[in-house]
Parts: sequence; C-alpha cells; structure tokens
Amino acid sequence: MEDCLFCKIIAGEIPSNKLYEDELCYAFYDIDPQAPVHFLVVPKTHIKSADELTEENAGVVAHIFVVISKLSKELGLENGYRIVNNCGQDGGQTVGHLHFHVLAKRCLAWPPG
Ligand code: D5M
Repeated sequence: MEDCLFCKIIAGEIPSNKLYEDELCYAFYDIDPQAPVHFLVVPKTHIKSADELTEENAGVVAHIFVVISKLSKELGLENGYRIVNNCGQDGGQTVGHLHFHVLAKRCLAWPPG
C-alpha cells in the first residue's frame, strides 16, 4: 500500500527495531514506548484497521495472538501484559495499518483514557 508507514517498515524502506518476523506478521518496538516493554505486531498484508476485518482476512489476527503469546515467553512477561488495538479516530488510531500494541513490565491502569 502506497504511503503506508507500516508497509514501508515491513518492506525495510524505513528502519525499525525488529523483534520478530514470519510470513504473515512483523513485530517491532514502538518508537514512543508507553511502558518498559512496548512493541507492535502488524499483519504483512495491508489492512487499514480492525474495522476492515472480514471472514476472509481475519485469520491473521489469531496468528498474531499466538505470536504474541510466544514472544511474551521469550521476553519474560510472566507477570502479564496488555494487548491494545486502537480502531479509528475515536479509538485513538494514528497509523492506518492494523496493529496490536503489547505493553508490559509495569502495572497498567484501567480504564484507559
Ligand atoms: O499507534 C501507532 C503507534 O505507532 C504509536 O504508538 C507510535 C508508533 N510508531 C509510529 N511510527 C513508528 C515507527 N517509525 N517505528 C515504530 N513505531 C512507530 P496508534 O494505535 O495508531 O495510535
């Protein structure tokens, strides 16, 4: 997808602090961390937001959650973590490529602001 920041990161056109990659998804540390551990996991296919998921393209979301579980063990997140998806303007989404934040290593408040 032209002019998509995360598509450019996946393609290696913009540098990132990569954590993990496979045929379906790409994980990298957030440039503006909100917790001691804060990374993003994105599908390699351009999907604009969670609101664009369909029966046909949503399988990658289950895959991403399995990847997050594996990464949590590698990173020692045994005390837990939070998976966040911001969807659309009111949801606080700023980058128009579906992504899941993983935040850990501090006690996270609820509800979010
Ligand atoms: O989250 C978008 C997130 O993307 C936000 O936490 C900053 C992060 N971001 C933006 N640019 C970069 C680069 N270049 N590398 C790593 N992380 C980045 P949202 O849920 O859309 O508000």
